[in-house]
Amino acid sequence: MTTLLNRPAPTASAALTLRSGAARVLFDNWTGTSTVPSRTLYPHQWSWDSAFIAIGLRHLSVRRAQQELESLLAGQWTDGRIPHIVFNPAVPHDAYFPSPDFWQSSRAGRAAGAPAGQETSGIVQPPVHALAAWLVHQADPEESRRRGFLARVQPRLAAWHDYLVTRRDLGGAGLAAVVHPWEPGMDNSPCWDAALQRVAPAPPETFQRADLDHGHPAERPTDLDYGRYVRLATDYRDAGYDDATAPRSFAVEDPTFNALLVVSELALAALTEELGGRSAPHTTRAAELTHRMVTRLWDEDSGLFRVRDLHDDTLVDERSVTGLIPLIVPDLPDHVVAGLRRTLDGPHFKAQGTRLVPSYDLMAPAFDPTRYWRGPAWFNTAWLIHRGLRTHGYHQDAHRLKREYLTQAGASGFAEYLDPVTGAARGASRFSWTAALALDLLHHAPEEPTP
Ligand code: 9WN
Repeated sequence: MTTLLNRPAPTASAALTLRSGAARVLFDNWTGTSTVPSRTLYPHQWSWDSAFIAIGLRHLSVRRAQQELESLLAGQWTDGRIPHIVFNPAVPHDAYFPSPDFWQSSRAGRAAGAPAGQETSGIVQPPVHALAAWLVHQADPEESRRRGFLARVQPRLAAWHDYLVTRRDLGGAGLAAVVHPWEPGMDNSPCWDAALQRVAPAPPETFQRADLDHGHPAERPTDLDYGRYVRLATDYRDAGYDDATAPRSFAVEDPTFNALLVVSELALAALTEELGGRSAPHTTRAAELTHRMVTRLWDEDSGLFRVRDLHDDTLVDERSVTGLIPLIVPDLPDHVVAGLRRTLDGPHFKAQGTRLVPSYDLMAPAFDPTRYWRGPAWFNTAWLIHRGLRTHGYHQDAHRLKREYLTQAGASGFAEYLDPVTGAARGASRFSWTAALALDLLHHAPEEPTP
């Protein structure tokens, strides 16, 4: 009998079908300069989506993967931030909310260094970009050198990380903080509920959601959540996106965001060295960030990392996949690695009894298998945990998760996310990062070294 514990490896022909299906999704979602996450729900370029997409695209076309990252970096602000959306001017404003006329980046963000000729959002997303750039380079180092890829992206990636560790160190303890629930990429996670209680929602008549034209209301954040997202973004915009003076009604340190910064610092070290530069500042920073993450966010009793709410400087009492993904950080203390592995298989996430890894605690009252980041299993988080398992030598667990990923990606039509209990596809279908990371897993040699 096939159980989740023991999925067979895809046969060669199944792997081929999966590969061509995934490639088709990426070709169809390509706009000419970048890839949309979904043709229906997300018709612009998103920041961490593009990083994941480039990681998969490198197996189809290294040049296209480079272009994916470089088109995103073209929207970078001079203060170093990489905006979470780079808008496509050809797409009508009502296709996605909040649209460029809400963010007003070229006007409201001028002092913070927003580009003049390109509309973007003003918030950020997790820093997966240096990792993606390094993996794209490794896919074909000769082509990368010939085109001067690393030399062009290195200063931009360094400025991005500098922005995060300076202007975004809102807690003053050396970790990067996020100022909007869209920034950690897990929009309506219960981890933000308590902090959001303090935010007065924008009145519903002041904005018009576009996501419900394509997504089912039971699978999307509520109107009340949206009102709060709009309020936070409006206040940030009205402060000129200035991190020093903007109101801090929402400011938290997120484990996944900081873990990705560590891994990307290590990738930046590797790519800087490849260019003949000094890697030491980046490896030192990665070590410091790792130490601070463990000191400030690790919770030994529950065996996972927690979000720190900077409002009252306390750890948020919720278990979320954001607390497991730091397994990708290479130099964690042994007891942390062992704790994370136990928690993955324990009753709160049951990695071996559910589809992929649920985004939120199966045992908590707020668990909802259908609603966005309040329970459903996402493919990018599974890919990150797979990488973490490999990083720490748990190859069998990594293999199992990889097979589960490939099975579910194909069966769901490359869904955005899944009900972790039934495996039913949820959200958009033909979702770009689901396809891209499937391509990556299909190509992985298990022993491939991690940066
Ligand atoms: C807001 C694009 C993005 C992902 C996020 C996911 C969702 C946007 C939304 O879609 O967020 O940025 O409209 O809900 O939560 O992780 O990057 O795929």
